Amino acid sequence: MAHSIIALGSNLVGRWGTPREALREAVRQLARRGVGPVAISNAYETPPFGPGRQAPYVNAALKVTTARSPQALLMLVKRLERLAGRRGGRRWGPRPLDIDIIDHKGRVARLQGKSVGMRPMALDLPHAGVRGRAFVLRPLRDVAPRWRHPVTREGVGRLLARNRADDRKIVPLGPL
Ligand code: A4P
Ligand code: MG
Repeated sequence: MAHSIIALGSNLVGRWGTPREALREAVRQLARRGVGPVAISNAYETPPFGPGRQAPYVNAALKVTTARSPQALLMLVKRLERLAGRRGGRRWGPRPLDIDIIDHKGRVARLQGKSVGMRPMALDLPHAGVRGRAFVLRPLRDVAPRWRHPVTREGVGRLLARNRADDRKIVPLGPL
């Protein structure tokens, strides 16, 4: 089965504990629901990207297998974000858990998904931000060093090199 890539991030203590604990719990919750990790990246402390003053994030990435459709996967990750204590909040704002579907089996699509309460939600594959986000690319390289962007075909190493200034500010924390 082709793999999917999931990015995890957190910079607030929530119901699942510290950012690192929340990421670990997210991995367990996903596995329990049939989204099994084939590889789990190291954890990284990354400078916040976004508005205002925010605490540093802990980021990680997973390579997973899943039989779920992208829409079903989005609904699941949105549900887990809420279980972890996330409540709305602004775009790029602080949160106890963020789960993004970075790549779903190499698919390129703009889909209409649904969130908690069946609220309609855009679902872009691959995730629109990946090419410019060192905090996604660095853990992604751990789990899928040969990964290529499904549209541009750029490799993860080359994309990281292009975001070198941000990559240098990332602090490895060891295994998640
Ligand atoms: N959406 C579209 N495509 C996808 C997809 N492939 N996976 C839509 C997940 N969601 C997708 O998401 C906003 C909308 O994106 C959703 O309604 C969904 O329909 P969100 O999680 O509510 O908002 P967001 O996370 O603030 O936006 P986005 O675009 O996912 O950005 P990021 O990159 O996740 O920004 N700094 C550091 N250092 N580390 C971080 O992890 N994360 C963010 C969040 C900001 N700064 C950060 C980090
Ligand atoms: Mg997100």
